[in-house]
Amino acid sequence: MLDSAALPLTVYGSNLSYFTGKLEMYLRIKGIAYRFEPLNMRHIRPLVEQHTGTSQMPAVKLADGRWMSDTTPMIAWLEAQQPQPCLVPVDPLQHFFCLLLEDYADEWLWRPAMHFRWHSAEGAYLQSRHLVDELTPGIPVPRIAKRWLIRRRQRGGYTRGDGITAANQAQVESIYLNNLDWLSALLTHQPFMLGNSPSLADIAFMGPFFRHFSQDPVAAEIMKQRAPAVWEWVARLWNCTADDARADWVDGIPERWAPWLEDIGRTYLPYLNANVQAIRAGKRRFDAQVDDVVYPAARASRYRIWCLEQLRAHYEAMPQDAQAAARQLMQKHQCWAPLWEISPLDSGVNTGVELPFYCTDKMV
Ligand SMILES: N[C@@H](CCC(=O)N[C@@H](CS)C(=O)NCC(=O)O)C(=O)O
Repeated sequence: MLDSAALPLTVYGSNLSYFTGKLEMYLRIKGIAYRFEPLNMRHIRPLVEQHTGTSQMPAVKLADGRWMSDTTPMIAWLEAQQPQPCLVPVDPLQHFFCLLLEDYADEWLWRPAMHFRWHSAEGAYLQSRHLVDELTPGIPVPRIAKRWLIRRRQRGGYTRGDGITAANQAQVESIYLNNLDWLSALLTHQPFMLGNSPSLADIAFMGPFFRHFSQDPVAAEIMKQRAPAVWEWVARLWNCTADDARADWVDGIPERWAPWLEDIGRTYLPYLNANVQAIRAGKRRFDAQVDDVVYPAARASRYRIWCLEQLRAHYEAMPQDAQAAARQLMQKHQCWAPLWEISPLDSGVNTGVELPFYCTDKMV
């Protein structure tokens, strides 16, 4: 059990934030007591960065005074402290593939999520107003100027500024549409990603699907019309409690995960490898190619080299029979070769720190 001196947690973030939503979904289903606190922008540097090493949300303060950052190591740590009810599979094969999906949902669905929120005037005006009211009280700048600054920052950092152009917009949107179709197909057979109860695989998708796609006007309307089962799944997860976390899962990896594994092999892992090459060449931006579509001057990320390192480290830590089974499945879906294409890796990220209590890098 989590030490009672650590509880309740205070989760500093935004109720529009991708990763705050992912963490809250985990804490609610897990039954870990927490209090949500909007992260006032004035506190990001003096409070969050000082205590966690990075200026990102969510930042979590434990009642004993410790701070944590980065949802992936936070969930791993919390699960290790309090294994029941179980959301992260103990079976090494299922655990590994949940982590692979988590990485894909965290890093690869980020671009379409940013696009649907910030590209459309409808989304950008609505959510910039929300963020200004939620996160900037006390900052003495006119509200209209703050809203404009937020839109400019997000578009400059995460849509136009991350290589999204009129020429590749259709591909960005197709990532979302494909995910809706794959989820709809899976959800006709089972209520959750891994079977009859929620797991890390569902939680992982709640970054993009909970606080972005089901909440941003354009993406949410598409979801309601094209994939009502996905709309229902997101709400069902938010309504789950610890009693629903029964670890009632299929054996092995569901066959209906195949489209994600193929997408990871064809697009996400090659992109991660190109990102490694860019960082090694000292670039802060690079032309990222996905299939035959180019994202000019997309942002390079040291953090994402670490993501690849982590996946490999998890694979290497598995028992041999699980390694063999994972390798076979990855080979079937063309994920194996790109996972190992560049060796060795040398992100330099999060070395010499105790995760999740201190992190050295954020995503971009
Ligand atoms: N890998 C981190 C990512 C956290 C993250 O990128 N959070 C976003 C908000 S959803 C953020 O704070 N971005 C900082 C920025 O835009 O400067 C996690 O899992 O917590």
